[in-house]
Amino acid sequence: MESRREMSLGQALEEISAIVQQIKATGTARLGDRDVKVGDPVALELEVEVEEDRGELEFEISWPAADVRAAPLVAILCGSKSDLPVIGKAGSLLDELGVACETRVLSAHRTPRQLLEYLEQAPERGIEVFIAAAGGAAHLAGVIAAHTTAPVIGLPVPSQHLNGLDSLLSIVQMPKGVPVATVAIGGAENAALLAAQMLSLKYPALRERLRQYREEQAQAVLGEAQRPH
Ligand code: RP5
Repeated sequence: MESRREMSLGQALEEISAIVQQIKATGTARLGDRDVKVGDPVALELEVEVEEDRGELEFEISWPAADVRAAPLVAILCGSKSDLPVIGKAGSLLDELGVACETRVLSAHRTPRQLLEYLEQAPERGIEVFIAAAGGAAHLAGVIAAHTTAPVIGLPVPSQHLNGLDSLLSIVQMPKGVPVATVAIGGAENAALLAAQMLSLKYPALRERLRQYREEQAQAVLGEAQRPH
């Protein structure tokens, strides 16, 4: 869409500000061929050219890097491919909330070197919160927490022999000084919500989405209760 009208610079800035307010209120903007939520990370590179041509002020703002940099804020790590069905629910809920995340299978025991390499690169890649899911002798969350000061959420995976009690105790009983925020056995949704709540301290749009999520949850419960049994 192109629009060209003559106005003062002050009016032009007010129009730009109104457009920005509208994007904030609706929660999404169209960038290229994608709808982007206001909480999504983007790479912003502004080029501003101002020149005066025969009394007419040319004010041109272009957005050359308007493509979304789907930089994940949350890393969901799990110790084995067999954990993927459990952590899938965390990824889906983060997607629903508009929080970019990535999933990796990396084991504290079976791939220790690759895990450390990943953790070393995570800060520069923009990872702000870790969710670590593992079962049995579940040391993944603890090892991650030992190597970062970013928040680590431990997700105990139900195990074959002890139904996840082993996973829960391995994750929750961290030594003083290296905390892991542990959710319930199989509590993938709460792991995702907790990660989103941590990020919402920094991303206000996410706060609003979490408020809506709680509201919809309450409505669903009330609707359920009123249905005849
Ligand atoms: C842990 O051992 C994994 O997190 C998984 O929950 C458990 C069993 O792994 P597999 O034997 O299924 O690969 O490291």
